Amino acid sequence: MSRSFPRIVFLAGCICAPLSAQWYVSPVGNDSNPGTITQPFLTIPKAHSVALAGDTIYVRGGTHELGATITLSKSGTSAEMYHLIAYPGERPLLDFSSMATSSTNRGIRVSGSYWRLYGLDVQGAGDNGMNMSGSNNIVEYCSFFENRDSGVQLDNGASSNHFINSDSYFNTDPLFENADGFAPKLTVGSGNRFTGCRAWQNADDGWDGYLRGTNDVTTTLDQCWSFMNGYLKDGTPSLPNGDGNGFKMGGSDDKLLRHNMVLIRCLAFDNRVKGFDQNNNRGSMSLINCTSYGNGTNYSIPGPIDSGMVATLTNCAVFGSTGTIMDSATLSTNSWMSPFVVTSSDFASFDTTGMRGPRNPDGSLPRLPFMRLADGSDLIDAGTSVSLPFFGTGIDIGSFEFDPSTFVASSGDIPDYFAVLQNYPNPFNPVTHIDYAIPSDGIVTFQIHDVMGRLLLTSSNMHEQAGRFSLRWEGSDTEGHALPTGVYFATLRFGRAARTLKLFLLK
Ligand SMILES: [Ca+2]
Ligand SMILES: [Ca+2]
Ligand SMILES: [Ca+2]
Ligand SMILES: [Ca+2]
Repeated sequence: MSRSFPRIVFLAGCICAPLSAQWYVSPVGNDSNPGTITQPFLTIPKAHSVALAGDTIYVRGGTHELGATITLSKSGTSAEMYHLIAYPGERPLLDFSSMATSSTNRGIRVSGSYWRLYGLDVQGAGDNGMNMSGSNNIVEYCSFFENRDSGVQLDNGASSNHFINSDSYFNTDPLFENADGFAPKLTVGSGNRFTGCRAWQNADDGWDGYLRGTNDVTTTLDQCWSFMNGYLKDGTPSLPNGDGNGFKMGGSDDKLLRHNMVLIRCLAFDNRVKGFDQNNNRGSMSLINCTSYGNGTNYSIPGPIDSGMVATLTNCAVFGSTGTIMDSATLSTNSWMSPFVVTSSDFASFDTTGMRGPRNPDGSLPRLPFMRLADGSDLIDAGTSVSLPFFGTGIDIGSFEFDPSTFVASSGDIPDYFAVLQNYPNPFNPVTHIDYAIPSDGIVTFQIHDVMGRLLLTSSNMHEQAGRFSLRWEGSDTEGHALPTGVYFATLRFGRAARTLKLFLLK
């Protein structure tokens, strides 16, 4: 059952945001058109030439045959971003396959800042599918595949960009030595983040943080999956040149540069060479609740790192050999440490089916049993407290928190307690989902408060029968007004029980 919360239209007195324009681009458009929905442009560069900060460029579905780089050079502001997004319900393909293979033949070049891209597929560029040198851009629910260098590369000072729920796969340069999935490398700036992204079957690495020309930058990955890198689309190894690592955390020509890496709830599996790879990075590496399985080497963090830097592994899991971790690393409650005993029965499934499959309609990762903990594992609730949500009495070890209500439901029973799961996606914009379960028939209420404790939305009482439910919140208050970026608290009540979640709306 699904419920929508409420987008009550407020009929009078609406003070609207400053006017911003919408432009439309269609494979059957024409650049001499005015760019309206009925008379769209043909090309994104034409729309870019007329758009002002705050405007939205809608890209219609279908295949856009493109022979030249699309450059997004304008810059918006945090309050007025440029939006380049798929028309709702459609999925445009930007097909650069007719480009020659050349280092200047990028697909999309984002040299501007404060762009938000959503829902685009980028295929076949003669070099990177996307090359980003700007800052404060958001790329969400996009995919980059079969490009002839890294699917996504960030360099030339690119900083504070956020990639959300995006995929990069089957990227292959002719010599198999450079094409990574996501490459915040070389001259990249600091503060770039990846959330809910996947990289698979790239000729070189899934993620690559190798530096040349910059030093001491920080990159953060949360809930990212990297798998089968070092193999081509047809499954053959990218030999002899492909490196085949899942998360290459750094490295440099002189082996002296620092790429500070924060990896949270990341999963590496079936990469040909290494799952988590220091690669002579001299910076700090913080791995929290990561899982590694089936890689040539699961963890390769042999040291050294610079004095003052730290290598930290907390609540990480492995099935199989751990690999090599430097003696001076700070280790806390990882699965290979006493008193844990890891066997195949600690995991619900080793079946990777679906891991590269479709995402949920909102772009979030599919929920699959692979490498989730099995009921009864000694890794459940056994982790060291970190600032992450958990179920049960404590955080678990590994990338996926054991979710008793899913377990109960999947075994066909009605849950015997009131369970509320963390919303997904989170951060979100503007729609998020909260799954919950109630053990008996009764009334459920739902409220949203802001960080000041102000009540922004309260649902009408929902009378439900025992079972599992999913509610959808569209980031608006009781009057239907869209809320701004910020932290919100969602409270669900059932009888005398209440559960509160922290939600992050990021626009
Ligand atoms: Ca390489
Ligand atoms: Ca690489
Ligand atoms: Ca065990
Ligand atoms: Ca737990």
